[in-house]
Amino acid sequence: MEFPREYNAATDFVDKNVEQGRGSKTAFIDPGNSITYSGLQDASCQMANLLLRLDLRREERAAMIMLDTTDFPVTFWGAIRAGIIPVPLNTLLSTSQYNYMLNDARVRVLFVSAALLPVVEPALKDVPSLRHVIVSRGDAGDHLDFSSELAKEAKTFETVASLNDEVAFWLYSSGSTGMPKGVPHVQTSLMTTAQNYGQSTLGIREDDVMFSAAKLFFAYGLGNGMSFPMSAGATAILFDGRPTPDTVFTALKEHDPSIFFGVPTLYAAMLNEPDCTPENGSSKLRMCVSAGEALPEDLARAWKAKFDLDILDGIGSTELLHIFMSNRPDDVRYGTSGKPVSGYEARLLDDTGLEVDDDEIGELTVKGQSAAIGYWNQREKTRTTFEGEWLRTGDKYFRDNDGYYHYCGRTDDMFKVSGIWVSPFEVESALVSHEAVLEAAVVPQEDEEGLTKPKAFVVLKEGFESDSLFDDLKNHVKSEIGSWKYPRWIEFIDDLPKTATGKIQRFKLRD
Ligand code: 3UK
Repeated sequence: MEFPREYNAATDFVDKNVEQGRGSKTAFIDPGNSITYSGLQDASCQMANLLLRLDLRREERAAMIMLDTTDFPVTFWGAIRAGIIPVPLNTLLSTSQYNYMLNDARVRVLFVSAALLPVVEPALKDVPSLRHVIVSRGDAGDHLDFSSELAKEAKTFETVASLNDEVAFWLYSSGSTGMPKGVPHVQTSLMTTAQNYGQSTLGIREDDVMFSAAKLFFAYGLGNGMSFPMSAGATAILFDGRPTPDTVFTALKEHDPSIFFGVPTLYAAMLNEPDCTPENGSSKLRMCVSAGEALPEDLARAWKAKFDLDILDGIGSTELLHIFMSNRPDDVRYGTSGKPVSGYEARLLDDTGLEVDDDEIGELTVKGQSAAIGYWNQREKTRTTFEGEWLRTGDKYFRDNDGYYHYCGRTDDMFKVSGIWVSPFEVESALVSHEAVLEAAVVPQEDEEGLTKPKAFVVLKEGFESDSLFDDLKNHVKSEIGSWKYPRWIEFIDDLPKTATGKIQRFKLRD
């Protein structure tokens, strides 16, 4: 994909829609508001003017701890228009994590949803770089109020002539261990992912209405719920609450989206609802997408049986911004991550850096134009992850003879039993395919002889008792995937520990 040297993403995503005659079309709908493409153009210009009035300079960082409402795209595009770097942060974190990230990014202005102030306010104490706090949707207290500040500004702005390789925005990688890392992305990354995946793989159209249960602060949600719909002049549904089966079914019924984006845990929880019927969903749904974690084959089949729709599983990362390997509408292989998305190349490497053969497990490395420039102020991690044009994902995969990629787990979650690699994911999938199991996590544990064996943590579906299930589940795993892989211990628990983006934190379950 070619981009002119001078390129500002706000021109390409916002202004182009107005230019092409979609000014009066609704771009975003949230539970209390909606905004057209013209409205977004005006408001993002007002935001750019506001940032300059607050004395922000080019390349300074504006953090966003914002729920999914129309204020999010207004802030994000307004900042980019002005050459200021928006840094969306996960809205589910703790005071100390916010304090860490605000300092790490040396944030100058913070946009925060009023509902999040109780957690965020105490994080603002020791942030020497911070000058202004702007509160969206609610009582601003001693801070500035989002809409009244915006209303003071003019609706025209001369968009900054940024360069195509210039940093446009950052994300923070959730990282299942350690503190989150800043991931700076350049101006062209958003359009690159929108074309590679949104248009070429999914075939998003102007008449689509898209709803992402994954929030905008997460790279997955940022694409699904903002840049992809905008790249096609479509409409996105935003929801500022918690995505439970209940709230998601309500949104599906109310807005009739044509494309739905979720994560495996949510699909599982939705299927487990008695009210999970096509009548309670969207009448226009034509496509469902899953990412964030591997989608168990059984879950995809159960969904297909109920809704007569495939769930397209694809793997993406914060570092590559969005999905780089995926199933396609006309080419679905359940239980796999599909094949590389157009615009990306994939290699599976052994420990010495050589490519492995088909059916052998290696670490997935990926090459593509949407890669971030590295990690902010983390040189060592940058050098071991971003290897020239190739990016190490930290994921283990094998490719079958037909070219489909099968997920086997994170590099550091894999372990050996009797000298043979066991993928925790494979054992978990086998467990989940049992009728009583809602979710499962598998970790290595040493037995009395000091040998490593799988241990499982299992969350049961409602109405099932753990009493007689141990033998049943053991035998089920043995018959599904091989006799040495069955869990020697099973602990039944109510919930699995997860990151705010829904990934199982297996390290917390290890001894
Ligand atoms: C794991 C998957 C198996 C994998 C993301 C879509 O998840 C996203 O980004 P993160 O930086 O995490 C990246 C890691 O998550 N993963 C994601 N999807 C899958 N594993 N099958 C999948 N389908 O370990 C990967 O390295 O939080 C997902 C779009 C954008 C994203 N940033």
